[in-house]
Amino acid sequence: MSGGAVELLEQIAHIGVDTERGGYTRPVFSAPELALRAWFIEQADRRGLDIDVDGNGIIWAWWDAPDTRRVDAIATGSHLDSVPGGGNFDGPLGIASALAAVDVLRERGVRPARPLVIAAFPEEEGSRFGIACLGTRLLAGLIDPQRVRELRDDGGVSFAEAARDAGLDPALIGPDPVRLAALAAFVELHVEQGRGLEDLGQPVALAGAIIAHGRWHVRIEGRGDHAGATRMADRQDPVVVAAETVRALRAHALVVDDARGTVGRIKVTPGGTNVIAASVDLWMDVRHRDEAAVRRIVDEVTAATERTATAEGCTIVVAEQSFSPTVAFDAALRERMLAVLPDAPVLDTGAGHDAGVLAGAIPTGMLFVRNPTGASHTPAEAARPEDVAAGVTALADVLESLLTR
Ligand code: HGY
Ligand code: MN
Ligand code: MN
Ligand code: MN
Repeated sequence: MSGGAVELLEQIAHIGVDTERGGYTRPVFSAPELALRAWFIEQADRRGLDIDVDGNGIIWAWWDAPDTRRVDAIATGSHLDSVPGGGNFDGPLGIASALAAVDVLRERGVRPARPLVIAAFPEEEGSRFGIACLGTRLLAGLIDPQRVRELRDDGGVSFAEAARDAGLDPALIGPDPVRLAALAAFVELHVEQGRGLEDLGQPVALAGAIIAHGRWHVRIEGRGDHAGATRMADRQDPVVVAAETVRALRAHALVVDDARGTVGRIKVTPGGTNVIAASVDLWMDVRHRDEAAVRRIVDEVTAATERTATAEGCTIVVAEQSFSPTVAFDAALRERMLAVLPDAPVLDTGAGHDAGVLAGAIPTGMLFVRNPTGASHTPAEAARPEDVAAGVTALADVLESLLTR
């Protein structure tokens, strides 16, 4: 079976192309992402892997070892959903590399002593329903299932409705201790979202830690009115308050060493050029290796926003959507991986991952593949074919070590 990861990625390169933004837009349970899910199932089926789609929409593709029940399994995989206008590697590279690694292990004649399972986790980006790593948070029992069922996308469609349309039973959404207990370890391969490997001149790295990161929804209520008939002194303009949030977030993130603060999404309602807005919704993404620093920045930005809101006669509500503490990956597993990949550097990352969520429940590690642009969540995201191949070999080496001893 050829199906090297580069060829596998080429098979999906036409799915979810965003002609307006560039790159790919593949929200969870949308037509493009459903097409990717079908592609993954078809590729797994071709390899004789047994498919199991759970109540949370996680697709599990099992390579069962002879005579073993589904316990003590080694898991790998990633996600298929994307951000708006993202690259083709963020997520799918981990899935394609896992499929290609199974081919390599079989070509080597490896006979696993324990099961291997490839997992595709839904809504890792949180681009449609607002909460990152939703599938793994559900699996690990880290989020209230009823809250998830009621999450709505911009079109008002609930997660439960979207899941039902994807062929799932929303009643089954929730923690899955049995499947989680079946996993002895999880190793996720992911394109590097940064230039660490490019600067080091290396193709593959191991992950050290993921810095703490969270998302906050800021709702600002003003008073809509006519842009021409309303004197400046009579306005309650929520966009003015939003501008202060953006300014304050940048200012506070700049003064805390290596903090990251982003407002990438603002929704002005009603959104007319000649209309003073009635309300604004914006979302803050704040990251730093010290969880307390993240929360301090959010508190300070909230206070600055509150001051401007009061002066402008507006009101605000700041609500935490999701938060992930700093994650240090499992040291013993990393030592096992380093024994197999002694030349691989160990890099920390500012990007969140399903592996970061699962690290709280089972031994978890990550492999990064060089990204020559270092860019991600943009069409500029890249990975050279030879580095993709090096990533597959590294993943196969790690899996062989974990599956046979
Ligand atoms: O947002 C992140 O850090 C990840 O790419 N989902
Ligand atoms: Mn990702
Ligand atoms: Mn991403
Ligand atoms: Mn991920």
